[in-house]
Amino acid sequence: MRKPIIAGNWKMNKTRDEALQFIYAVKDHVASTDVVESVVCAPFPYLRCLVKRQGAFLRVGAQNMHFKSAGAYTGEVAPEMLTSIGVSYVVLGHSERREMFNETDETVNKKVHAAFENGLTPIICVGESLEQRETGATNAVVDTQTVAALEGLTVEQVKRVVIAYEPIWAIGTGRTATAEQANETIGYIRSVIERAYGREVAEAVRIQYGGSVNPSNIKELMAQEHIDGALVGGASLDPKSFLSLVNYQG
Ligand code: G2H
Repeated sequence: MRKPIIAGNWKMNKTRDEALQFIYAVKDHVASTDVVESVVCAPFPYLRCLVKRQGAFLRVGAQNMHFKSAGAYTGEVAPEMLTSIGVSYVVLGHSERREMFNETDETVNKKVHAAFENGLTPIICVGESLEQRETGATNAVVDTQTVAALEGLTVEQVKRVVIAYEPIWAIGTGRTATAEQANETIGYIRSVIERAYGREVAEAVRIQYGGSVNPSNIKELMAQEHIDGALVGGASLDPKSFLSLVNYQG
């Protein structure tokens, strides 16, 4: 049985006061980690203040990091810096970073390795553009991105990755992939993992759906065979909405 994982991705939103209001509103109302893993991925300046107040069940993630431990990389944040302040997860390869900040399959793979070396759980984003979906390239795109991201990991590490399937055309557009479309592509990603690492590993890997997830569609998405969680942008910003997402099981 794969434990569901629901993660909010604030992207570049909220003031410090808003971040504090959020954490005080949600910290004691998050479902137990016995039933779901709940994560909030926030901008770097707020990570420590969120970790300090994360409560029993909520955990904190970053939205990116560098793959190197230290050095002359002005403006970058090292994996060790994240673990040293109690961060547990890191989103890697989000399409916004691939599109706007030169993130590549190669740097994503280096960051996945660095995450494991530092005790962070990577949430690896993959997904196709609208043009790629319309030309029938979806499976080929997620296949390439998934294989590249996992390259060189041990089997035990592969079992612990979280993959987020985020079709780019459904991100922040209000245009969600149907639950069936999401399940189909996520099932395909699972088959890619099975091809490379075998069935037991493929059955262990958690794969989230991301792209305009909200409190009204979470249940239908989570009812699908292959969907093990959600990576949620816009609808994770409001405390009430976040709580209804992480507590979707009622
Ligand atoms: C997809 C998602 C969060 P939203 O990027 O990663 O954002 O839920 O706003 O579409």
